[in-house]
Amino acid sequence: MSKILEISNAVEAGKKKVVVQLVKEALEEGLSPMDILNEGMIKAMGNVGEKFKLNEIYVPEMLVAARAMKAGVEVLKPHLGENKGASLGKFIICSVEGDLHDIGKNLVAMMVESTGYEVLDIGVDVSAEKLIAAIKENPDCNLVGLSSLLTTTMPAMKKLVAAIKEAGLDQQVKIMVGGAPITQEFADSIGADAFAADAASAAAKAKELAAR
Ligand code: B12
Repeated sequence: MSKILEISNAVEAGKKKVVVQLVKEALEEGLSPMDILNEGMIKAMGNVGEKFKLNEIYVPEMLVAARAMKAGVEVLKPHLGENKGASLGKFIICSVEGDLHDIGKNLVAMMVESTGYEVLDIGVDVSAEKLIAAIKENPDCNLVGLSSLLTTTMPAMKKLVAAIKEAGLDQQVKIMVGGAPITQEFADSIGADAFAADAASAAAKAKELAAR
């Protein structure tokens, strides 16, 4: 079995210690960190989601898989792109109100940081009040990232974008949105400045937005 497949199976099975060990071995063997992430771990979480949908597994299994992936990402982190020192600005990122999923958000934070943004992660289940306060407290913030993994929290994303505009803070920040159910069309419909489907494209978009 290939190392990547072993990693994927271990993430799916929620075997945290095994994942950590396998990721270390894969890096030592010279496998690409992006391949380990995309083909080993993110794909595994997709499989976990499919099994959940089919009632083959339940929330606790999803949770242990998520923990295993997080542990693996920690090992990968130093290899996922060098931090070029904050110069592009400050990026505030969160998962929207009602949404507790944070793996994708954390990956986006990590990749955007590696392009040269300072990152302020204000967590999950973030209300409009909390987000607006964070932007106001950080006048050097020029980019906001909103993550939503549930179709039921997409309206909360719309609410956060509207709140930023109502507060006049769209003069200060650009807004980038993402998450499994989010599309370019949805991003356009709620007035976001950018959408990205994955962490690598989010980093590229963030760089592009800083140059605008
Ligand atoms: C792990 C997981 C959980 C874990 C989360 C743990 C954690 N700390 O994050 C737990 C067990 C807590 C959980 C709970 C629930 N979950 Co869940 N979960 C998942 C699962 C299996 C994986 C998500 C994941 O981490 N993927 C890996 C990451 C890397 O991918 P990603 O999040 O999509 O992020 C990438 C992109 O989307 C993008 N991106 C993400 N955010 C952002 C932000 C910006 C700014 C940008 C530019 C890009 C971007 O870049 C990321 C990196 O490439 C998904 C299945 C799936 N296919 O997504 C279901 C899934 C999202 N969950 C689902 C459901 C239903 C739930 C629950 C309601 C279950 C329940 N009955 O309680 C709860 C809701 C809790 C809540 N209020 O949020 C459904 C959602 C269905 C829907 N259409 O809305 C899914 C799709 C499973 C399914 N197939 O049914 N879940």
